[in-house]
Order: sequence, then C-alpha cells, then structure tokens
Amino acid sequence: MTYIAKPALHHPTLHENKVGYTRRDYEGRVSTLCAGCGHDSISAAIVQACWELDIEPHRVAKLSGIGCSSKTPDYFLGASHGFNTVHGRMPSVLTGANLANRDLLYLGVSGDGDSASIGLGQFANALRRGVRMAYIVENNGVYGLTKGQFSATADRGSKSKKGAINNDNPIDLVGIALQLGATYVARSFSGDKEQLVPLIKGAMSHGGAAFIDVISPCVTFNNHGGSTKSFDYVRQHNEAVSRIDFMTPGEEITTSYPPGEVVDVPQHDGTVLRLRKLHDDYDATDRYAALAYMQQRAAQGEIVTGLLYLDPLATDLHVSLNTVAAPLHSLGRDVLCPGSALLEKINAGLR
Ligand SMILES: Cc1ncc(C[n+]2csc(CCOP(=O)(O)OP(=O)(O)O)c2C)c(N)n1
Ligand code: SF4
Ligand SMILES: [Mg+2]
Repeated sequence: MTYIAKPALHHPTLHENKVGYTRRDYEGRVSTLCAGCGHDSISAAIVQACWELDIEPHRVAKLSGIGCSSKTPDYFLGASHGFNTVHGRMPSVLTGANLANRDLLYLGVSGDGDSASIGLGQFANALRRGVRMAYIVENNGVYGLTKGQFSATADRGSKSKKGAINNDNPIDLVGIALQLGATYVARSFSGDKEQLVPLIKGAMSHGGAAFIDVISPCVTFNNHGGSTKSFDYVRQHNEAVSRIDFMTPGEEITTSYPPGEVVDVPQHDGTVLRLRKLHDDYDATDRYAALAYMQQRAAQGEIVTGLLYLDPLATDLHVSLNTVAAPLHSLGRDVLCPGSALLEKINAGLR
C-alpha cells in the first residue's frame, strides 16, 4: 500500500452528476501499480463509467481475487462495498453476495491468472448460472504480481521477456463466455477509453451475466516484441466489430448514421445501447456466429474488440431460482427458517 493520501478537498468547479457526485467521488486510493500499467487505465474507465451512469457509490459492490488486477478495486469507488477474496475465488463470493442482496450492482474484477488459471472453474460456473454482474478480466497474458510467468491466456508461440517460448495453447475467455451462455460479451483494450467506457456502462446496466475481457498490457513483464499482449501488438492487430453509445432513459435519441448501420437495443432497466456496426457481416445477437467469427479472426492473429454478443432479453440467477423480490438479507429469521415441523414434513416426503 501507499502512504500518500489523496487530498479530500474537491475543486469547486468540478462538475456534479445527477446524484450530486463529482468524478473524484468515484476514485479510490493512490495506485501502487507500475507507472504505465494498463490496469490503471481500466480503473479510470470504471470511475468515468460509474460517474456518467449516476450510480450512487454505496449501491456498488466490487469484488476481486488476487493479482495486480485484483488490487485495483482499492484505486476506484472508495465509497463502495468491497471484498478482496482469495486467488480465483471471486466468482463464488460474488454469487453468494448477489443472492443475499440483489439490490446492489456487482462488479467483479479479476486477472487472466485469477480467472483462466486457478479460477477457471469459478469463472465458468458464475457465467453459466447467469449471475447478474459486470465481470471484468484485466488480461495481460502473465502473472504480473508474481513476476511475469505465462498465464493460461498467453498465446502459443509468444515470448516471455527473457525469450522463453510459450508452447501451451491459450484459453480464450471470450470463447468460453459465449459457449457457457453469458448474455453480454465484449472485448476491449485498456488503451481505448472511448470504446471501453460505454462497454462498462452497458455491462453494469445489463440484466444478466456480463463479461468484458480487456487486454491490458503489463509494462514490466509483457510489453516487448514477441508478446501478443503488448501495446504495439494490440494496436496493430485490433479489429473493432462495433462501437456502442449508451443512452439513459428519457435521453433524446438522435442519430447521424445511415439506417442499417445502427441498431438500438433497449436493456431491461430502460437504458438503450446503440450499436454501430463496423462490419457488415457481423451480427452481435447471434451467439454461434460470433463464436465462429472470433475463432476465424484469432487464427489470423487478430484481436476482435467491441460488443461481441448481446441478449437483450437476458434474465439472471434470481429468475431461475425464483427468489423473492425482497433481498434475502432483509428477511427475518421467522421467514428464512420455516421451522422444524415443516422440515420434518419435507423429509417425510423424501423417504
Ligand atoms: C492459492 C494461491 N496460489 C498462488 C498464489 C500466487 N499468486 C498471486 S497473484 C498470482 C497470479 C496473478 O495473475 P493475474 O490474475 O493474471 O493478475 P496480474 O497480476 O497479472 O494482474 C499468483 C499465481 C496465491 N496468491 N494464492
Ligand atoms: S507488474 Fe505488470 S501487471 Fe503488475 S502493476 Fe506492474 S505493469 Fe501492472
Ligand atoms: Mg495477468
């Protein structure tokens, strides 16, 4: 941790959002990451997205695992609920928190090591169950915190800083998310704030499991020639299939794009995602076509970014479990525990 405290005072001209907060109110402590780390840009994008969404900070719960990426929730949303869990275990803790209190907005922040190596099973099951959350993986292809070993997302044939070649096949978290039924799937780049901020806003307003894989270069261990997660490589191989604009309820919807290139997709909370197609042959509502497209482009060494898949009719785990509308934590013991007589009756029915 750092002992440098941010000054609590705000400049009087800082602009307030609709709920009376300035951008500074969404920041956290001073970052201790290496200067230039992609993860810091993602934290800045989260701050911007939450401020623009007019979210009251106390309505957000941010959860993470272990790694440089998982340290970042300390650097944003300092007034929100936070839980820094064990390595790879963020999704199950988030699932439990979400079931206990459905009224909060859940933001899961993780790394490629945290989610694709030790936490792969947890990652898969949270998406498969449709836990309502914005799940962000800050993907640098290495275990940054433990000094740069290849992670499971490192591409086959890519080189470490010292020249070692990775001979293992990579795990593509976007492909897994598509296959397992995530209802909002996107990929972005920490160096493209214009693309990333609306994607985070869309994910936080989504009614089901939203996943964003953000390529986030590790400047200390994986930003050299031979790395496919370096700033240079991503800039040269980035192929954006869509751009989204995010509109809140009541906002006037105007368009300057020719019809056919723009699709307005309403989300369950009344917000609208305006999807601008950058490729004629790309349909972001077709899960299987999206998967095939992703795999074809990856085989050409390209990194496809943008909103890759969206199910506007998404539902979540509370709908599948048919839970009550009131958050479980607000119910008293008499409601949560129906008593031993009823338990006896249920047990008798099973004998
Ligand atoms: C159970 C357990 N195993 C191993 C570790 C060591 N460890 C800490 S962080 C980490 C990898 C983090 O990589 P990633 O999630 O990609 O985060 P990054 O630092 O790259 O952002 C590992 C293996 C640990 N803390 N706990
Ligand atoms: S080691 Fe890499 S991932 Fe960790 S803070 Fe430094 S640049 Fe970022
Ligand atoms: Mg990593």
